[in-house]
Amino acid sequence: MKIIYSSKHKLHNPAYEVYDMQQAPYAEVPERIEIIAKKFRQENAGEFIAPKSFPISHVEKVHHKNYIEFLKNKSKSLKPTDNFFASYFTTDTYAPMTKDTFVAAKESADIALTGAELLENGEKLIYALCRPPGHHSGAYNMGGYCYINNAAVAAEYLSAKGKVAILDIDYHHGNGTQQMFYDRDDILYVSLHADPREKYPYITGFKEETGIADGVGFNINYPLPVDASEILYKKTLQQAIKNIKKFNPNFLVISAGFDTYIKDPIAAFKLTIPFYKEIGLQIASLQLPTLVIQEGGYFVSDLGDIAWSLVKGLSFC
Ligand code: OKP
Ligand code: ZN
Repeated sequence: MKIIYSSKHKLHNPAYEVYDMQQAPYAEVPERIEIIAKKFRQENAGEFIAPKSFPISHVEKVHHKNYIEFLKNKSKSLKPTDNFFASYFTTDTYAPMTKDTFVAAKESADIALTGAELLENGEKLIYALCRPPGHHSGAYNMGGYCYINNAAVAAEYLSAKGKVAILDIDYHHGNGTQQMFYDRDDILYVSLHADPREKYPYITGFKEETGIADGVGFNINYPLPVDASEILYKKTLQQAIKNIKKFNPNFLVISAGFDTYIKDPIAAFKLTIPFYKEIGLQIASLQLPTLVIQEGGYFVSDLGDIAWSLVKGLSFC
């Protein structure tokens, strides 16, 4: 396994989010990535590689240029202490901008692209330590701690070389990723997540959303009860894996969120640390070149152990 990492994510460290019309502590903290990186180093999980800088055109294949320019110019214009909430180009109050938000988000996308390029060159398993995360960011919006959709940028890059399946195992539906590829038959989006009637992002993630035009049948949502058990999760993942196999992709991108963990402070699934190895084993059974993209997960002290458990399963191919 190769691990793509940069310390630049630390530059993006918003002071607060707004929840229920009040300032609340920002859950998406820099320690999230540091604790996973530390565990990977301790376990000698693989070689650490710094990201290459890719042209912004790769990002602008899935995001509108106007949105990216706004993100870049507005970030740069902020004062070091600003915690700015956009009134457009955003879906919610969970993605404040700071002076270095664009710098960190671009670096996060470069981490994903560096991983995609290595996969293209024959590497079998890459872990991209992306932060900020990406799956709620759509063509022209930030939202839910996300600014640039790293998984989508990587999938778009890989789609030039073959068919791509995206498996999103974050607790929340990846509304941004779904939107970007909703009319495409060369990129399959499959997601397991909490019922959107009760949980963020509320308006997408229903099973009736199967794609439009050429994309019909290439978007598969598995909404689950907000407090889903390991047994139900395992059964549902088996269905998801079966559908990915049927699609017969050349590459697999995993949107890996660890907010499905039993102790997660903002979620309620019941998954335990050893269960992530089971998830990894099921994914590994596909025997595909696999790019893991870090998404959510907010019980910070256990994120390293969760990631390592997943990797132990993934490496078993
Ligand atoms: C981002 B990712 C709790 C409300 C926070 C926003 C959830 C964003 C999740 N204070 N709701 O998918 O992990
Ligand atoms: Zn999430």
